[in-house]
Amino acid sequence: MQRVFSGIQPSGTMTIGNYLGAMKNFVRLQDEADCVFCIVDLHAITVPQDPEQLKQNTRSLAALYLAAGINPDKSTLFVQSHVPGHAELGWMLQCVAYYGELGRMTQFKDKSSKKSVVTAGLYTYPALMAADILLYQTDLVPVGEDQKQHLELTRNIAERFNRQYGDAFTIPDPYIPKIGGRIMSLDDPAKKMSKSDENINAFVSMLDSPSVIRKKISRAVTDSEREVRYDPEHKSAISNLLTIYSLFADKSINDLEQQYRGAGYGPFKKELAEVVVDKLAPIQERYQELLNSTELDAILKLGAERAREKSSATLRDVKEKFGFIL
Ligand code: ATP
Ligand code: LTN
Repeated sequence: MQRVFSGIQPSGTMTIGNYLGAMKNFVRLQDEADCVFCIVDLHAITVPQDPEQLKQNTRSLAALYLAAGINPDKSTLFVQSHVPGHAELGWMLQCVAYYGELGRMTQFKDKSSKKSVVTAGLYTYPALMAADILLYQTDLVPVGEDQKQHLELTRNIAERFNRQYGDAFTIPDPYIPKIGGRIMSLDDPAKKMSKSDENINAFVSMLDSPSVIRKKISRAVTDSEREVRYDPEHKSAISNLLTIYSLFADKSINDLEQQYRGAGYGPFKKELAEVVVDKLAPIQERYQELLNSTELDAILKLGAERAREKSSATLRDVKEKFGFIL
């Protein structure tokens, strides 16, 4: 059975970009693979976090994973900081990764350029991500398009370690959806939708109320034409909305183009908002039940135990290969 690993940061409320680009695939993969899913709180603190808010975001993300369909009987769901092996291997892989290659990561360049204070952790972030993945002998990593470069780096780090110290790691492959791998901002179709965007109208969060969803979609940037046509190069905003519509409604983009031929953007946006509202409603309902239950904490505790078990042999092997006294 293949091993799948992925993580999401508790850095805000999950957006429909995170859902369509990553989590929808997590849910699908748990029926065919041995899946390990993580709430990567150690990654979240690479930028300042309010402690109370981080705690809330972590529980909220756990509840969202479950509400979106992650079944704790099939998958291992846990919080990164509950399994010390991540920080341990993360450090060791900082000593395998090169300074230069970390500096070439576009996510670092992008995030650091917007900040007045840049932590060392933001720079070494990809070595921790490599540790997350490599600890579990992962075959497949379902992620959005933006993580492709980090996955390449993970593969390079793993190959380098295996060559220098002897085989310890499986070389993982990225698993990126062809459609939905990069959902764009509603406010600026040249930017990816991001849960930490300071403009809340740039994203639809998984927990937005129906009225907020309707408002955000009706305000979404379009273009000066009125034709609902998929053309990412020339009509990036409409193409993004078509992608979201297609994935939530399970209809092909072609069918949607036919459906809205000559209709203009108004009805298209209105009906798209209803599709999103309808799809999120059952997830939001289940989310509320879970958030107020003790079930959630028990699931995370069990998940951490299982994750420790699944990762302990690899961690030990790597320490031995480095020459640490065990
Ligand atoms: P942040 O804004 O804090 O950087 P983020 O919204 O980019 O967060 P992450 O927690 O970093 O989200 O990513 C979780 C998963 O969602 C990753 O697999 C990532 O590739 C995917 N993802 C993030 N944004 C998008 C997007 N706009 N479209 C598709 N997938 C996305
Ligand atoms: N870097 C990712 C989050 C992340 C991750 C991982 C994804 C941390 N560790 C391991 C997949 C596998 C991000 O910023 N989206």
